[in-house]
Amino acid sequence: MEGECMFDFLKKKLKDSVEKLTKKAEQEPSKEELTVPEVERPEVREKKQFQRPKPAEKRDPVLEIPQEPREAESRKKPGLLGRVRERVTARALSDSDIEEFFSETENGMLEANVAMEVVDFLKQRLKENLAQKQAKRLGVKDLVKEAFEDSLYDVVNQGAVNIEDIIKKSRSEGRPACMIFLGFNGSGKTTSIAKLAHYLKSRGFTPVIAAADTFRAASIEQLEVHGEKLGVKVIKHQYGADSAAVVFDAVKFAKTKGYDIVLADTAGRSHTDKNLMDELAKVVRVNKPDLRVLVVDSLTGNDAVEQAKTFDKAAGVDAIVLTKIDVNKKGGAILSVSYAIKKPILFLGTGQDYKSIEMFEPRKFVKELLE
Ligand SMILES: Nc1nc2c(ncn2[C@@H]2O[C@H](COP(=O)(O)OP(=O)(O)OP(=O)(O)O)[C@@H](O)[C@H]2O)c(=O)[nH]1
Ligand SMILES: [Mg+2]
Repeated sequence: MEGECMFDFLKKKLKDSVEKLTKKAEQEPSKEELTVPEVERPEVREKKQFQRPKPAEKRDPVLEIPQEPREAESRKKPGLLGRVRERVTARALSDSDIEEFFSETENGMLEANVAMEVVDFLKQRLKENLAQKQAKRLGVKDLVKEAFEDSLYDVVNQGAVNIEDIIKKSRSEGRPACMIFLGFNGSGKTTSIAKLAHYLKSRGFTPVIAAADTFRAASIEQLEVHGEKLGVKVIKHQYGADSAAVVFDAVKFAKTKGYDIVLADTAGRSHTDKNLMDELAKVVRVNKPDLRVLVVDSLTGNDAVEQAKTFDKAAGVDAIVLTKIDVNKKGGAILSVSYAIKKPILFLGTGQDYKSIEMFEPRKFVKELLE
């Protein structure tokens, strides 16, 4: 991801967190935490000539691992573990360390618009990941960073959607694929459709756009301008027409003419408006799209989670597009929305032009967050 200000705030909060936790792990171990060099048993001394230990100075600092499993394991492999334990330089991070760490840092995460449920999940995963990794005897810094990265990955990795696979499948069934875009007013639905049409065209697919927002003034003209610039067909009815019928016609047209995919726009609506949500549910019911894409403005803040849950309940959501990432420093919405409804992020909108679309890759994303 390029651009100076993307998630700067969230990035800074996470960086601070990694540093704080690393410092905690680097604190001098207490007397009890220091391990007692093991007394070797005779059979181990005999083995020793075949197991030359590495020179001490070449070893990474290792973290002590929880006492009980360690004790149990050390009974199995006394000599080897004993030597490692003598070189413990950092202390184990216990669950209570993580709790304490979160009580110091969770405000920063909440400030970055990370939802409380995500903070709780991160806490849990961090405990588990640290416990696992402490056994791998990494250096303290790598250990904390890796555990953090894996925990964030678990937050954003909510499955995957591949549009090209969806098109291939629908082609094999002799019909066009259908994607319906839904979301709050002004979230970026129309712009995202135009970007995706451009993206698909550049990959050799043939999209058709359905102007199923028959409600907002100038919405049809807005799509026609995009269609003209992109060289993409726009199927439209009159203002006030039934949105479900517009999508239905567009799919029929695409099927007859052999187009690959229909991208259907819908009117922006508030998730709190029951009638409009029912109407959306009807568009979905009638057309049975391959993908219902919720478009969320990443600047929305905490309400983004509420929006996602309500749209998911009313019409169903298969994937998420987060827009305006280019002007969003806080960044927490990106962690919160897909976690809240357990649906994958399809792409990010990173600007106003057609090329500002970034397909979402969870692993790449978390690596960049912790850079
Ligand atoms: N900076 C930036 N602006 C965006 C992005 N996506 C959309 N916008 C802008 O957001 C505004 C609203 O975009 P639209 O695509 O019209 O939003 P919409 O959801 O279709 O709006 P309604 O149909 O009115 O509900 C426009 O000014 C877009 O240029 C993005 O990724 N980055
Ligand atoms: Mg629109």
